[in-house]
Amino acid sequence: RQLDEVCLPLFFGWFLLTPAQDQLRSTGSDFLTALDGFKKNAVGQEIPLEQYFKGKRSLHCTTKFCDYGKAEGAKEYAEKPVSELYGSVFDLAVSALFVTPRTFGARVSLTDEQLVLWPADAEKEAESSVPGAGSLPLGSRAHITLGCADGVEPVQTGLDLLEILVLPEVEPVTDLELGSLRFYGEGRWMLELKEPMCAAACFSSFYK
Ligand code: ACK
Repeated sequence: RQLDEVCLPLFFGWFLLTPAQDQLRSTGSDFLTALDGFKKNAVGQEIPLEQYFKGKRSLHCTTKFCDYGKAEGAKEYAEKPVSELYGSVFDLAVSALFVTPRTFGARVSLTDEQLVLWPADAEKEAESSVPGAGSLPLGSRAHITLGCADGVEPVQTGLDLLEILVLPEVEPVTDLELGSLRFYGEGRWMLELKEPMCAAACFSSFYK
């Protein structure tokens, strides 16, 4: 293999700085507690949501999953503007939190400046798993995985977000302190934050 292939990371993304990680984890935990309080067995499980979702990794918003160069388009992605913006810090806007029976995540609303780092095919690539996803606006899949149910891979978080976004908009079921809560059936909930959270994050990459 060529050196540049060997050097491609597992994935590129925005890695939240420690204060932003702490703040998002804390807001996420408040949300799970509030949801448990509003609806018992919200995702169809007896145990508290905080125990149901496992997540200890550092928080990030994946832009491109490269699989060390094996993923389609990985090499092309690593060119400009990615190489130029590598190491820069951005303010990400966390606009919503969501849970499903599989995953717990935060929705990230990307600015035009941030969208230049977003792969053009990220939503289309999900079309086979989530019909309709390919027609959603660029950046719809942008998320931060906060936790997964036992045996669920984190790639599922972005797919669960898309699955909610392709559904018709519904009215909120209640207003919680953090924002309005919507229910999309089959254990899927989304809380739109009253105040989007600003999370400082460094654009970088991850190698295992
Ligand atoms: O939570 P995530 O965005 O979902 O962060 C992890 C990261 O890459 C390392 O596993 C994401 N990921 C895994 N496989 C894929 C894939 N096929 N497409 C997009 N993202 C992926 C995972």
